[in-house]
Amino acid sequence: DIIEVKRALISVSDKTGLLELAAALAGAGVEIVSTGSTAATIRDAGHQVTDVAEVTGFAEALDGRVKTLHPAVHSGLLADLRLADHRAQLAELGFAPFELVVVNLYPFEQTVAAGKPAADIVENVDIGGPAMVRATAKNHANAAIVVSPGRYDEVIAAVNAGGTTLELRRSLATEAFVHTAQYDAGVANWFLDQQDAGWADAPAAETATDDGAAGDEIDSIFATSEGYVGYEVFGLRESVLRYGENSHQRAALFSESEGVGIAQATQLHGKEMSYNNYVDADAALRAAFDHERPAVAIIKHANPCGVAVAPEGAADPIAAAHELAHACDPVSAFGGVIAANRVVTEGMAKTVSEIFTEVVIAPGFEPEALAILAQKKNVRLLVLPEGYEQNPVELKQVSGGFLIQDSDRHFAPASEWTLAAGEAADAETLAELEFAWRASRAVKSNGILLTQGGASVGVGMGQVNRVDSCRLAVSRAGDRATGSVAASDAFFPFADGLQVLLDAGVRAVVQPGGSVRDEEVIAAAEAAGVTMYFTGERHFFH
Ligand code: 93A
Repeated sequence: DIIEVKRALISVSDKTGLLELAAALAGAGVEIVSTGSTAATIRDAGHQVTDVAEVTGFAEALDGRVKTLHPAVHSGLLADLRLADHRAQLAELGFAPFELVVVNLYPFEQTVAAGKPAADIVENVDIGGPAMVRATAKNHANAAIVVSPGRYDEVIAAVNAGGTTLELRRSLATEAFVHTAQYDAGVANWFLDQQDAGWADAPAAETATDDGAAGDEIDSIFATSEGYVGYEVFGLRESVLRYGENSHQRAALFSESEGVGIAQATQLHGKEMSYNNYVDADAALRAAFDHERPAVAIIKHANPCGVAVAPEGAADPIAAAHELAHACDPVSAFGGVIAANRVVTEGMAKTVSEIFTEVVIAPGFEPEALAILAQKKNVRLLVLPEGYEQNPVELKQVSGGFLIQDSDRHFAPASEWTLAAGEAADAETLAELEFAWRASRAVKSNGILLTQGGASVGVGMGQVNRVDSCRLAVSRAGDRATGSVAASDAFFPFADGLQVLLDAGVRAVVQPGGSVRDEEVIAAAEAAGVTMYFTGERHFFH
């Protein structure tokens, strides 16, 4: 499974560590093939390098838009040398394989953040780079793909030790696919923003249409207040938002003068808060403040893609909580809204600044943290008012009226739970179950949450049956499902959902209990030798 590196393809926009890498590869007798400015940088440092144009027989064309998009390159990346037929075809075509590919992409996000014109931004959509990254990642049986300078040392060590292992190539390929997914999500988000703004930053109010669906009262509010901030109605202060959930919906925020929530938060930096930003930031706050320990919640579309508390004794607790929350689902966390229940430290700011994030809201920011995050043009930074508190009641509109209920602010502590199956949990497991139970409240019903070490590892949210939520949580958790604990926001109506969790290796479960088929559910847990507690309370959240 070791692949010796004889020929490497290097094409990087970020030249960090490039010369050390080139020197090491040259020293190990590896032939380096490279593109324009990457080749020039390597050559200037005195190393041998083959221009990619020499390999393809074509000069870079169309202002560099076509550099590596050529069969001579892609056959060398994609040939599966385990197959005699691929080896024969490659030889017939006169192409040679690459065993190592080092690529990082055009700086799309940075170009957006720098406020460059749209044409520059579009030019920075990398096409050839992701094609090479994905090709090599697909062909990880034969070649190693490196997308971050942080992995250079490891790769150099492998080259010097005789070649890359399958384990290393798999890990690099995984990182590569996450990287291209995040890159494309960034591109998609920018296009969506342009689409929303009518491709010319047109104010939404001008494009809003009155389809007659809005009631007279709302019409009159918008008629009198459009463009105003601070309009008073029913004793509430209103500010008009650019648009609602979608760009054709008008929207406003009403804030209570005595309120201590998201509506009163102070924005320190970034673009104007949108309707969806408010909704997600409020969900993130609710999730983060459900925990007493330092905690971070990352929200997308009102659901958590990560919730974590700081491990005991962490040097920088809130930064540690953020890293754990992010690790739950790094792909989904892209473009997310982050809430912390403690002041954001420099350490947390450093990691957050590497991830495209819409909003960060917290009780405060250390000055160093603010300095780091404020370099990102688009991230909205908000400080909570003193004494932040969730509303005591919740309103929901229904046709012809509205519903009102107490906010769900009660959590049965573990001391009030009943042991339904298996052996009583030890203190550590019980603490983990308590965390899972609290964290599960932030998950839209049917909600299933798997946690390990005070961090969510798999979230199954918003499904219309509990089995699918279980499947989703388990598939998101992957290997981390084994040995995790599970919380279910409501009882298991049948044993089938629980069985999905048990089959995945969950070691303990907490759920409300109270199903007419509890006996069946308990029997499944007993058969698997898994501890299960009933809380006697449920946490539906819609
Ligand atoms: O313009 S591209 O989309 N077309 C290509 O064929 C291509 N090949 C490599 N972008 C392409 N690249 C990118 O160029 C790489 O992803 C890398 O970011 C950059 C390196 O170019 P240079 O070595 O000229 O700086």
